[in-house]
Amino acid sequence: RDYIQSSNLFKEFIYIDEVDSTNTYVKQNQQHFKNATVVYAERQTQGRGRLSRRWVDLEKGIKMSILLKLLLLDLEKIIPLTLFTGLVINRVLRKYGVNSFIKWSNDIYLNGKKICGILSELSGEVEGLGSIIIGIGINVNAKSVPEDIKDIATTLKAETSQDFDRTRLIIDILIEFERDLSNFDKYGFSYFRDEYKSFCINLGKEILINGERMLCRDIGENGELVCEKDGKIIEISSGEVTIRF
Ligand code: BT5
Repeated sequence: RDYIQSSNLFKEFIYIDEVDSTNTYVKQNQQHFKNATVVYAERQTQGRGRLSRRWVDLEKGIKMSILLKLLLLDLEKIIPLTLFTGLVINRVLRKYGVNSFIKWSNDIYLNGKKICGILSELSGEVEGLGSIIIGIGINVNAKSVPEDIKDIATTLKAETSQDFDRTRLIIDILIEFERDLSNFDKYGFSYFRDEYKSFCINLGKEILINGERMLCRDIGENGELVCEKDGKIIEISSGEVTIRF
């Protein structure tokens, strides 16, 4: 409550015990919500990843969505904004002493497994009247993950043997997000590019993109992945691909 009072951006915080998906909920009800409303759910029954993939619901985690009505942002910034959000979460986790990394474009990894995913969605047709919904899922205090994702996913608790204060974690993420949003708005992703690159685990590594093996060379000015294949440089913007190591 103190935080909400002190924030100039995040003034509305909605807590729901159980919902299908916080992103879907925000999308369906956004006309009633102010800019920068945060919706948090203790449980999601239909948590979504990108491309209709499923986001497995873990107990004692963070599942929330931030609604940004496009007062400051234009539509082209949605991809860089998602990268910015991942960077902010990685920054906060590192402040807590967690040795996390970013997997392009917007996954957070710890000890080689995913602990956080972000799903940004555009809503509204007309440029300038739309909104961006940034959905954040973080595996926090569950002791373990279900069998079907245990090779690729983990939780903060499983990796560090510590319990994290989820309220504190959310607040720290929102503070950090708010603090740098104006820089993001003024300068775009390039302002954060060096920090992003220093924690990005893809650089210098080979990846498969749509079945093609490529070498990740760089992160571009707008957050695109710059790859090399047969001496040719290929730029990939995040919406379009699925990466497999
Ligand atoms: C994401 O998609 O990583 C975006 C996840 C966003 C979840 C949040 S929770 C709040 C908000 N409301 C929603 O409904 N969604 C957002 P993607 O990059 O497509 O990754 C999905 C893949 O991650 C799945 O196919 C699994 O392989 C893996 N996965 C599923 N659940 C996971 C979990 N809890 N932890 C780690 N990996 C998981």
